[in-house]
Amino acid sequence: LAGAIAFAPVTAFAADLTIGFSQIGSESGWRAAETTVTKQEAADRGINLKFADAQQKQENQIKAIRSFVAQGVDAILLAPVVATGWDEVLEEAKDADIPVVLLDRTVDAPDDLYLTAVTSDLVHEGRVAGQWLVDEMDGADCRIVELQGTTGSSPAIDRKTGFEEAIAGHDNLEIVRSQTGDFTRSKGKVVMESFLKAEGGENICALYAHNDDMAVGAIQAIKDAGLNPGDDILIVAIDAVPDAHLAIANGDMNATIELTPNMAGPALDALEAYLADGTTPPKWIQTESKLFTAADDNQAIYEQKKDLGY
Ligand code: GYE
Repeated sequence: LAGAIAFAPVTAFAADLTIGFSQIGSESGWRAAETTVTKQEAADRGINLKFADAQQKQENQIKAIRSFVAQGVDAILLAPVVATGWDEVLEEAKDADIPVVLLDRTVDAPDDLYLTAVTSDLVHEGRVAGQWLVDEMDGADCRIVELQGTTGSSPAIDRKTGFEEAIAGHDNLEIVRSQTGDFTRSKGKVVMESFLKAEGGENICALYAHNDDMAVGAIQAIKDAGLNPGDDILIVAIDAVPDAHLAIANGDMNATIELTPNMAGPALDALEAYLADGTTPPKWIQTESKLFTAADDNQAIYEQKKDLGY
């Protein structure tokens, strides 16, 4: 019998796994794609995925994690809406010997409270966005407005840090307004309207949005103000969702940095290995970041991405 157990193939082992997924919500097209891909990756592995949508509220994520612990799931996936306030509930999962893997965002907690974090280098994304604008302006003055992601989330903190690092030392570039649009199209539009009203559209040279959905909302506000997005106001954002490629193809946007929605593939691979034989993954599994501009065939990329669940 022991011999049989020792040679049980991992795929058969995975068929018995039950994993809880505490997802933030569906605030952006990218988030919707991550949910679609995660469900598919679990199904492909024969994993029983218990999905909980928190409507962007941390207390709902904490409740979901407690429920998963009470159910005795084998592991937990967590996309943490904000970076703080997780220590207690992650301790409870640890005490129950339930490994937690973070998806697309990190937490300010001791790293023995989670198995690994599968994320992009969020600071690097901000640097790439800032460097694109430095190169684009080539020394010319540019007054920048910034749409920040969800307040207190690691992408909002890190993408701001990276962008500011890239433009530091270039006195021709200045961020004149910066406010959260909570990663959503609707708030991106409303906050951009307030920027245009406060500054006057003719005094805004560029928009840096922490995700494409806020940029798409802002594009509508810029058009409503009778200005040409991508021309009167340059726009750089992050995610590379289909609608960002479409906007770039149409000349309404200038650049985006790709964030893969498939964090679950590497996460579930690491969990299967850990649960099967204790293989410990690195604390950070980094996903790639690629810059897309008008030089790329954005129409073709849009066609490739549009049916991936965004
Ligand atoms: O950029 C945005 C989503 O956590 C990095 O969350 C992720 C961000 C992503 O709302 O579209």
